[in-house]
Amino acid sequence: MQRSNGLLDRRAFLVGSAGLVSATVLAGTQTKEPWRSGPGQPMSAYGSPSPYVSLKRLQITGHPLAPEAGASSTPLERLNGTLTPNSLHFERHHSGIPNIDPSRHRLQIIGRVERPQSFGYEDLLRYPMVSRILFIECSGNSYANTLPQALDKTAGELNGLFSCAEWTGIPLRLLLEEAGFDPKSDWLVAEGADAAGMNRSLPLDLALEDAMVALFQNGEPLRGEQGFPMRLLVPGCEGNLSIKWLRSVEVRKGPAHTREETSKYTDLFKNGRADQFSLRMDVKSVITNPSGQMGLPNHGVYEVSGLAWSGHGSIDSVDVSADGGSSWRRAEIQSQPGPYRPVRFRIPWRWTGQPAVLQSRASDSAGHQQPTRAEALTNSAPGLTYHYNGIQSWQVAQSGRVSNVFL
Ligand SMILES: Nc1nc2c(c(=O)[nH]1)N[C@H]1C(S)=C(S)[C@@H](COP(=O)(O)O)O[C@H]1N2
Ligand SMILES: [Mo]
Repeated sequence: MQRSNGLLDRRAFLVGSAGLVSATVLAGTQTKEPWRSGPGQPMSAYGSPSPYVSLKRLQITGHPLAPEAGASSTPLERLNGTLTPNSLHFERHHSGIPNIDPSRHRLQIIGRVERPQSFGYEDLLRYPMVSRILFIECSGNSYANTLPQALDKTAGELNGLFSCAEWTGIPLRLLLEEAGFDPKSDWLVAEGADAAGMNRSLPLDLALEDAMVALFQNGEPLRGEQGFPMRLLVPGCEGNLSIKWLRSVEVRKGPAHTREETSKYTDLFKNGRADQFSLRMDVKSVITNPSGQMGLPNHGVYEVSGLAWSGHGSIDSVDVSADGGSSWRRAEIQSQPGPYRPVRFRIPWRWTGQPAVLQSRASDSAGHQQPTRAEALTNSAPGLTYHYNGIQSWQVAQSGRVSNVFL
């Protein structure tokens, strides 16, 4: 136990849990709480959280000249499990949320096709669909951790341009086949119906293998923020490829080198070279509990838990350290793993009151292991880092205060 710095076997929690968390001994006489003495609220048409629960998207940043262009993050530290409620899915829009009337919206399949197509929303609802639990992560996620100084922020503020939902939609392959795409083509360009007309190129192979036109998010029609009435979803790839408010897909030869893939979303290296079309998101994990700005109330056993995901496949394992990476212990993956599907990991930890640094390190089915911060930054040019996936470190001070730290 010394070597693992307080990280315990899962069974230790289950077998020896008596008294680990202080529970009030049942009193002899209990007064009747007010909610037990009469009927409660009636039904409602659309539910909302308990009045005792206040959940908010974080870091809502707009541009001073265009407040509708910006981002908001998911409060990862306030959630558990793996799914993000629709109201808290992170948002990133370049020119606000278009107010699209689905009866007037069309999705066109054009370019190198035998039969150009134009689908209405109602048409698409009749196609066979698939449902998949997938993450979306902005390639700028965790950017703050590439800066020279560690910012004292929460897990969601630092890493919450990441969310997960069960997406339901039509495999893009089906629509491309209906249009009779020219098999000698090798790229697509997808474009959105927002004022930005955001467009991105994606390799045809990738689209045929996995992409979908999503219509539902956690069971309900897409939220406006997420692309209502339809969005492209390219599993495992940077969020930017998943064009929202999708209005056209052009089949072509070669990429289009759009603004998004030239001025932005390229990875610049120290040697002056840049990677374009680095589409997949790398293996990553974040401890969400305990995490930045929390306070541990007393010494004792805590469940360390968090999220892990990879754009190269599924999560194989997650190790946790309580001593800044000197020793590691395997955490339990306590949810169903799958390709591009985040997992929830958990491990009990006894905090003795000494300063500690909590870290998690994920490995994926493609054999990649999450790098340390230093390793992740070795080759990238300062100030221009997309796809940052370095290990997140949380320092626990003697006072119990948890904060972001760079080792
Ligand atoms: N049409 C359109 N699609 C878009 C964007 C946009 O501004 N316009 N933003 C992209 C970016 S940068 C990301 S990270 C994801 C975010 O998806 P979300 O807002 O549903 O979380 O959408 C992508 N698709
Ligand atoms: Mo993004």
